[in-house]
Amino acid sequence: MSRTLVAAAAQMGPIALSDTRREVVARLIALLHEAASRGAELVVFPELTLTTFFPRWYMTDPDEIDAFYETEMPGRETLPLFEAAKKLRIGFYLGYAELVVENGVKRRFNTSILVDRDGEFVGKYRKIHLPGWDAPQPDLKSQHLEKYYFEPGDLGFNVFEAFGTRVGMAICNDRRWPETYRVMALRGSEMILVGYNTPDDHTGNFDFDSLTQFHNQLSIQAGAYQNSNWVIATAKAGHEEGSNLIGQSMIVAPSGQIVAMATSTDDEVVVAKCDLDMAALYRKTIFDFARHREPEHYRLIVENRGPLTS
Ligand code: CDT
Repeated sequence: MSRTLVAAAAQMGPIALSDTRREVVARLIALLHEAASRGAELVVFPELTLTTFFPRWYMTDPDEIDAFYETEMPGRETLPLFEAAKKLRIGFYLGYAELVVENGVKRRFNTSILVDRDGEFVGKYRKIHLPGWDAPQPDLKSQHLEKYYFEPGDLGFNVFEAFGTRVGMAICNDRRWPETYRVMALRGSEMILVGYNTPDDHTGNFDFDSLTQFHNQLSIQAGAYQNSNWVIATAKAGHEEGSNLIGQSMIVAPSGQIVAMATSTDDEVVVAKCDLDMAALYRKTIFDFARHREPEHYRLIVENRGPLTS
């Protein structure tokens, strides 16, 4: 008998700076209900789900900055989401800005958590690949200051037993790096969850803008296929505070095929019934890691950050 999991990508349209947590959580709960009505057991929300994508602005006032972060999860405003999910018996992935105080020092991470269908906390991931800059770039039209607002994640790419499978998490820019998927696949993941905020108007900062959507698909489909994993990838999309965020939330099979994709750049749920046994398909054949990988030739990858020659 095949193992299946009905998974949903719960895409969000734009979140304005003035939107409150309470308003955002109400939208998330509406998406949960829609996903539940379509049979979903697991819902993936975007990166930094609870606020507008604030790393587009340079701020210096600590109080203004802290207001974008969660110091507890669930907190007072997010608790209704946890309660609704438990009632609906839906698990979820939620991205948010995390502020922890350790030895009197504030530490900030771009974080996601995984909660199971009983409302139990399964795992946490802190974004490892932080794009953009650690200081404003006067020459650039658009700022992307994730290196200013977050430190690189310190939890690694773990894989969690949940939902009858092994699940890994990544956040946005991580999806472009083959190492992200490979580490989790080596740990036996069958499904990788990703939330993202990807602007397509960052000329000079990021990408060839007309190819942003192509690169989104390319990265996710390649990661899924080369590691024989399901990937559930969810966008925050649309025109948000002067920035244009792509949508394309998608569910990609281990074959690399897109089995469901959002058609809007607004709040939208896409659902697919995922055959978990499909994750073994290519690992028994073309990507049988134990038989075909030659790690002694890959040392450079972990021993060097950048190219050996310029
Ligand atoms: N959030 C995030 O990681 N976004 C990046 C765009 C970076 S623009 C400098 C992405 O890789 O989609």
